[in-house]
Amino acid sequence: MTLNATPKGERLHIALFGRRNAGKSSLINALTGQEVAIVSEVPGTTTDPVAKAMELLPLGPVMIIDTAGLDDVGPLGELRVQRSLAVLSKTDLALLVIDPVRGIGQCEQEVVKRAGEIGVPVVGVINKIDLYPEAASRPWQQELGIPFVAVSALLRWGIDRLKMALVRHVPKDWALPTIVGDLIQPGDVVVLVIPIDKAAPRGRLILPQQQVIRDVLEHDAVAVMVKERELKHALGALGVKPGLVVTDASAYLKAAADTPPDVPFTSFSILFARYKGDLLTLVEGAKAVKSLKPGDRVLIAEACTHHPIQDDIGRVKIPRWLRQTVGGDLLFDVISGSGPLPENLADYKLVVHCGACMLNRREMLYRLLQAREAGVPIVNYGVLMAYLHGVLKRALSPFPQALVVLEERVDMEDELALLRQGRQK
Ligand SMILES: Nc1nc2c(ncn2[C@@H]2O[C@H](COP(=O)(O)OP(=O)(O)OP(=O)(O)O)[C@@H](O)[C@H]2O)c(=O)[nH]1
Ligand SMILES: [Mg+2]
Repeated sequence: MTLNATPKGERLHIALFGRRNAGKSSLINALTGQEVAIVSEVPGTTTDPVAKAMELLPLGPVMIIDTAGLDDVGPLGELRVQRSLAVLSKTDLALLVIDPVRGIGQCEQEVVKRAGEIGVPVVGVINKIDLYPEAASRPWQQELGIPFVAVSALLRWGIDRLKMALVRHVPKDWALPTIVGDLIQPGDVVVLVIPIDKAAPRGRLILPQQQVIRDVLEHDAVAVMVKERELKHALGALGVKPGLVVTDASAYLKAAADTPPDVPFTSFSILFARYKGDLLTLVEGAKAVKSLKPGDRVLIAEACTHHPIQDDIGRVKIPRWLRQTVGGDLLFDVISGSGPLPENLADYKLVVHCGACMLNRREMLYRLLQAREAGVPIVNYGVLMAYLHGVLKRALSPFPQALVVLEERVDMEDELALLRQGRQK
């Protein structure tokens, strides 16, 4: 099963409400970057709730529900309004789209009231800001008591800020439905490579390892755990081809070498890059290492405030590997703790984030969007380590979309190299 096959009930349901012609359908197209909803200047174009399953970056698999205008009239119109409002009961996050000329009225108050009664968060969207730029500074928030973002669905302006607001207001407990469940079949053997070295805590497994084991069991598969030294032996002794091998990032090289090429292979940190954030953005971030130059500033962002150990991954190993790769010195700043990334983000050429086991998906996505707004590539420890060790392509084998992102780079760089060669001749 791929991400696109995420069961309907497990997707984040985002529904758009508003009066006719407010631009609900246009906004769906702007959010997804595709022409998925029919738009026209005739009020009442959308007549029934239309649900579409899609991948909305960086949120992941979502169900977007377009609805008919809330100011429709006549017996049929009233029926449509009731149908639109009924969508609220299956909504995780509501967008209330407002045409600034028509402003806030009974329809808008009704949506906010009903959503409030059943605990659905609502984000207000002031649309058509290209026509009425002055509307952006009106105190909408005070009028309706919900957060507001001003956009132009037509010009696709303000859409990233709207996505940040979505991430901020998704329900706190929202997470992707599964860590590995969509990558395996019931009965599959999943081999987990867990080094027991001095970085491993005494007497227990760390949280991401526990969570993967739990997810494998929940999906009726078989979890087998080995240290990196025993992997080869375990694979030989199994008698069946494993459905997946998952390694700790510190054993990338050995585990990749000992896993047959036809066995899907990845790491705990890549699984969590997807579960806790957006794998594609982080793979994109790994590409930026190639453009780093001596003297560039790199931000190391850790979510927890652990006591750094002697050979600390974020403070010692990654800076060392990056300096070696760049062939010169780099300036590193380290921040730790949760909350937004620092305001001077644009000063950095790369953000290297920890695995985020102490952050929830919402917090991590918010940070990814912050980096995107500042135009700074962002990668995490595990994806970066795979890249620096030359095993990222192998470790992305279960994720075709991420492979495309990685390969794009290779293709483009090959072409650029050819161009340069051509010029030199
Ligand atoms: N100038 C401008 N026009 C917009 C914007 N967004 C939508 N429109 C226009 O407004 C009209 C209505 O847009 P729709 O997206 O169909 O609106 P809707 O809310 O889905 O309307 P119904 O389906 O009828 O309820 C179309 O002519 C759009 O091109 C915008 O940001 N700026
Ligand atoms: Mg519509």
